[in-house]
Amino acid sequence: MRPKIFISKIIPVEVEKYISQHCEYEKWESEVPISRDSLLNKLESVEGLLTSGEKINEELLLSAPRLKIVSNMSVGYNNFDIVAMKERGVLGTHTPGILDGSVADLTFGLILSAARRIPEMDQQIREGGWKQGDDRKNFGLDVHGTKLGIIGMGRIGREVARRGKYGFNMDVLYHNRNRDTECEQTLGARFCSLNELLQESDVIVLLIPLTGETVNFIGENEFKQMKSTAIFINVSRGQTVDEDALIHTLASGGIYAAGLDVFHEEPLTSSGLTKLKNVVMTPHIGTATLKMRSDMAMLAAQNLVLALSGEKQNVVKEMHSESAIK
Ligand code: 8YV
Repeated sequence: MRPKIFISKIIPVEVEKYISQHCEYEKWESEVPISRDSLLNKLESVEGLLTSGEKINEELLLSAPRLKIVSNMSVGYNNFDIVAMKERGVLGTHTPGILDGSVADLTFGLILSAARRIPEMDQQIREGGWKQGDDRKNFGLDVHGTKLGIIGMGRIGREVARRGKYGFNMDVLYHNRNRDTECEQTLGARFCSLNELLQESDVIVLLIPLTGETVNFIGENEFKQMKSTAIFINVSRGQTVDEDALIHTLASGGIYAAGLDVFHEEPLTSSGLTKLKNVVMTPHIGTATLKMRSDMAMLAAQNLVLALSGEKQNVVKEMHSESAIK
């Protein structure tokens, strides 16, 4: 008998076709996200869950006694309660490696938007505010030839570094748990302490994963060290930054601007951030291109099908040592 799975997000037809060749499935078909209660109700007899962002915790696992695999359509997996999943022998997989370029592209979109104030300029024109040919109040900052500091030099960091080095002739600094000698050799990236990076960089990009240790990793102390002309970008997870400290820093001119794709509360509705001109925001769209989301869904589907047949692919690193799934 083919394993039964639940798909909690809309996926492309070709991915659904692939799944239909391997599994019995039920899917959530609405653009409106599934409620927690409805999700829990769907899980009683399933062995696999294809999802992204849903909290996989004790509560969910109790509602899913047959569950063997949760396949995330994302590289981040801070939605996994690793301890609870391991205790119940539920495997977690994710989609690393394919999405780095898309996130790096958006990162540069945010950098340029913040430095040249592109959304603000666009709004000015729409509101009939373009009164003279060349207005000093529209001047922004250069990006090319400046110093790019990357906090968290993983696969996405390397793509950001490459764009900075080759596209914008930037000097690359990085801070990471481990040194990345390849990046040092190929891109001339320089490893440095967090403090040095914060003090020297013109553009600071935060790319660390959210874990117990990285909550509010960048807070008041860190913002205080940045240049008043610095641009701060967060494309990792909102909780890695103390948002109140960021709002205060932006409002008081402690840094020049910020570009944010991620927030403490998502969707972001009311926040001090929305009242500031020197912040550019996107609604967590780092990987959100038509092609990338389709590729991620397909990879996540393959991860799930393989796991259900006893093979392993893209298992999250904390579960690498697990010998077998249930
Ligand atoms: C989205 C992401 O969270 O891959 C990640 O870690 O942040 C994004 O791709 C997600 O896939 C939205 O459904």
